[in-house]
Amino acid sequence: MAGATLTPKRVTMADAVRETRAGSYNGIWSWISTVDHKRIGIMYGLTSFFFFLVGGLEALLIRVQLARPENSFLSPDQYNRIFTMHGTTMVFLVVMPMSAAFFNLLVPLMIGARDVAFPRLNAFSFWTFFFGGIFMNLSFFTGGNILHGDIGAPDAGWFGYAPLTLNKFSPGNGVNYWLIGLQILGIASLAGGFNFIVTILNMRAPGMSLFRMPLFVWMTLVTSFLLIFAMPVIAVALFELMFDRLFDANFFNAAKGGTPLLWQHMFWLFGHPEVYILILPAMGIVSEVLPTFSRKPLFGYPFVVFSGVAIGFMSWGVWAHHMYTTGLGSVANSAFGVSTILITIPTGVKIFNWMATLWGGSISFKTPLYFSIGFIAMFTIGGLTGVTHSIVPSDYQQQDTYYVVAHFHQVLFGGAIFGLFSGIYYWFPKFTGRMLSEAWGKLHFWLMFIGFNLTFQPMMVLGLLGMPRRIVTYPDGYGWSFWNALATFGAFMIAASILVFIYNVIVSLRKGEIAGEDPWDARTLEWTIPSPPPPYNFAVVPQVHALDDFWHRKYTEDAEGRPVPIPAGASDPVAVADHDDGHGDGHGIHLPSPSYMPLIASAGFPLIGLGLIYDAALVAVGAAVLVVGLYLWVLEPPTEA
Ligand code: HEM
Ligand SMILES: [Cu+2]
Repeated sequence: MAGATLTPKRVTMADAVRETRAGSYNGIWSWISTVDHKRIGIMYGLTSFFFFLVGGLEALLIRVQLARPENSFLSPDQYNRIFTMHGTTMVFLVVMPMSAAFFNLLVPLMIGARDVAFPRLNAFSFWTFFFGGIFMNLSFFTGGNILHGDIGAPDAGWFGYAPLTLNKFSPGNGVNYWLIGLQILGIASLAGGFNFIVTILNMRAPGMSLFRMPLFVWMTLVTSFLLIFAMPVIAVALFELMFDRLFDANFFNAAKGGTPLLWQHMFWLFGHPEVYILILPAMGIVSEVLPTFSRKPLFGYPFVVFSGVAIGFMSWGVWAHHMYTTGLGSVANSAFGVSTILITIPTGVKIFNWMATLWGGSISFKTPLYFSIGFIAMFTIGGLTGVTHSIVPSDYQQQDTYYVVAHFHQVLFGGAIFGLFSGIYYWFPKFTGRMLSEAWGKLHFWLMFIGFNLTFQPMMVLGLLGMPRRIVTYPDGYGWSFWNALATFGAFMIAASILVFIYNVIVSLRKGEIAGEDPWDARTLEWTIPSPPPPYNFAVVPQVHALDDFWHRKYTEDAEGRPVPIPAGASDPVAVADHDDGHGDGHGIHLPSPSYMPLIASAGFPLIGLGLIYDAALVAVGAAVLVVGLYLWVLEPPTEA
């Protein structure tokens, strides 16, 4: 080879497509056209983390404004737009898609499948979410010169109560971007929900009956059912609001016979199941992490499963607890008070079963466990303050105060975000092949845990001292200044913890300890395959004989129930030989082919959205892009011949 010059080969589009189809190309095109659940999971994770940074920045702007009385860092108009986008972003562009990241990364591996049931639909749901998030944030740039602080984002709060959202009170296009953006995101969630229901019910490995499924898979199933029933409710309400704003209808215009309260009923009929869509995935993660780091099976597995299912059903009967002060009357209020208190029972069952799992276990204090214990502690406080809300007379005092703001951050941040971080630290090794640093991980945890409590516990006090939410500033002398300053200090501590996390990820990706297949000595199937997993996941389809099948192939129990290792080779192999379809692509396994059609089809939605706001012709263009994308998708062969 002497004299040969190693000029890099120029990669043409054709090369990229060919190599992508062969599954060997790692460039940008292979990510854009991927239908691999693992890659889609990573893209959901990265995009939602980006929006977490955006939502976090918005939170810091809010906290700077409220750091001291009579502040004018933000104008009232800017403030309304920023808290609206903060809430909307954190709920729809962070917690929901970050949960979808875990669904995508884990469910096929945990049930012993090679991918989800509909890989291209999976890519479609990701790109629709992606375009929905971009579309929503585009609104920031439509309010004039953003460098002068003119922002056009929606300003009616994350639950967009009518008549505030009608043109009369919210002129401009901010609310139009909000309602159309939510519609687009709703389509992404629906596509994902159906995909995971079919995957979980139809693609489990031989022997994996429903009650041998990992808890996380159960919580994914319940969440997916909640998604396919809840998203249509908000979709109808958003259509009604769209008709009121764009076509002069009067669904919510009381002056013309409309019913403003109808919006609240529809929003919360969606909204309360929505909060369980936000928390159940994190509950599933915690139910996987605790057994691994206490080396004990999850205590009361069937009860944890059924309590999740019960929560799924009961979440539909409590929505009006958000509306006690709208004049529904004492009978209705009491009924919703009782139905709300009842939900604490299945939630309590979970918390006690998590504690019982830790009890008497041989605990290894690793970062995933820290975040799971943080979850349990903070979520419990959130749950208990929820009980105080369910009691009608006390809610009359608390409604629309900072006590409510503290409550939902306790459950959404203290619960969902802490749970999601526990999952990131637990499964990062599986999908990168590297361990995250424990030292930086624990520093992240303590900074976030202390910062979190310094931010939101003062808000509990502020609420009981009567500070209303959604006020841009407040006078001195009300006893609110110290607590607000403390809360702002806490918020910056949270921000510092996120910087520590980002540093940990960057360093560990490059120099982290090599993970190997099963770094935590865990219990479920994803730990039986290499880290990161190969495109086809399992060389041979696993045969499952029990719950925590992998654990029982590694350990038996002594008389005291302590795990005793089974000598290597003494237990049946995890998998049975799969048939080889002789496709000669090195592993002889059918894999769905990459495709650009899901992306093209979903790109039609933002175009339709812009058309609805600016020019009907663009609606036609968007519809054409959508239909062409769907048509070519249907004509595409599912797997390459
Ligand atoms: C990073 C730390 C965070 C801080 C410092 C923070 C701070 C705040 C504050 C001060 C408000 C009240 C604004 C007002 O009523 O005037 C607020 C509202 C809100 N936050 Fe956060 N937040 C944070 C993270 C989160 C997370 C992780 C979530 C959800 C997962 C979230 C969801 C919400 C929602 C839904 C609202 C209501 C917005 C509205 O009234 O329309 N926040 N946040
Ligand atoms: Cu609720």
